[in-house]
Amino acid sequence: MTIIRQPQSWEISESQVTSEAAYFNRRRLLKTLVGATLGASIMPIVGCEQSSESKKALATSLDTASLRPVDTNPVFAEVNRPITDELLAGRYNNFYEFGGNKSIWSKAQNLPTEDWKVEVTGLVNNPRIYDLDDLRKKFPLEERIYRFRCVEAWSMVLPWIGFPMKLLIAAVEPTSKAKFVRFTSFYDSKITPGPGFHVGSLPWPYTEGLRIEEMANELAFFAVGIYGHILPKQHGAPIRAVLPWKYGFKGAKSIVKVEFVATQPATYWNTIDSHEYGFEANVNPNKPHPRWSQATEKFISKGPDLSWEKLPTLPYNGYGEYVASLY
Ligand SMILES: Nc1nc2c(c(=O)[nH]1)N[C@H]1C(S)=C(S)[C@@H](COP(=O)(O)O)O[C@H]1N2
Ligand SMILES: [Mo]
Repeated sequence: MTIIRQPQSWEISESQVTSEAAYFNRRRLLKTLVGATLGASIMPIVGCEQSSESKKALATSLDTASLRPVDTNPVFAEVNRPITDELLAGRYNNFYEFGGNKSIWSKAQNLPTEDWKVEVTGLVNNPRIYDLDDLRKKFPLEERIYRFRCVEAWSMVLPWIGFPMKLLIAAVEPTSKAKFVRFTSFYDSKITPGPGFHVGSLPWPYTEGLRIEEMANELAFFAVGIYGHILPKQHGAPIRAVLPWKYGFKGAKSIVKVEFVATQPATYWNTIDSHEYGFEANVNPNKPHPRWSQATEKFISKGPDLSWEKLPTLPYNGYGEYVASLY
């Protein structure tokens, strides 16, 4: 049985949608209008009262093995906002490989993470292939509480566990020709159905990239955990990028390849729409997205229901002291 609910105030309606998927939605809407009725009334419903079954499944998906004891880096031990409720962060995600709405947490459980390998290759002296054990044991893990700002103007505060990207740079030694890095996410069309529209024409696999100087910055982080335990699949298990001064889409999930290259790599959202999603993508309240302001954000922190608080967005998401000199 399908229950069509009235959208709550915290649900973004089609008319005010500030979604990375709006590109698709516009076209989907056009198609739908031709075919008649669907459209505006069918929106992803997230945060509605979950059935107890679904609550249980969500809790199970987040109940991954512990990564404790890991020390919190005292420099990144807090921000002046509360940490987002774990059950909210774990059911409000962007992971287009598994769907074009925020409720992909259950579909993402299909991600096969057991025999994961990350190939580190390209313009480096020591190319390496890391397995899961390497990722969790070779590098010293630490916890960092970071602000997280999606280009769609919602935000969270998340307690990541992982290691700074500069440690990987030191391990593989990029050559002087390496000017950029490209991250490639897991993709297998049999497992990752995509958002259900335009799938064939989308630039899979999801890729992202940075300048080497950005990757070497103190803030740039590989997360292998969150909330004290191994990264749940919906957050991009087993390893994803976290770049707190940039919009969330820069943080590629479920990375299988890290490649050092000479020229700026093509990236997923930039390929889809370069006007809306730049390569640099630093959080900037003074530079509106072509379709919405970036001056404020919807800060999502407390459960059990998904509600938010409107807060000002800070330049570089509050991390200017670390990164402003790069630009
Ligand atoms: N592979 C992959 N990585 C991705 C995405 C994606 O769709 N696929 N979405 C990005 C976007 S737009 C955001 S906001 C964050 C969301 O991370 P979270 O769901 O863990 O909060 O992941 C980023 N990384
Ligand atoms: Mo995002």
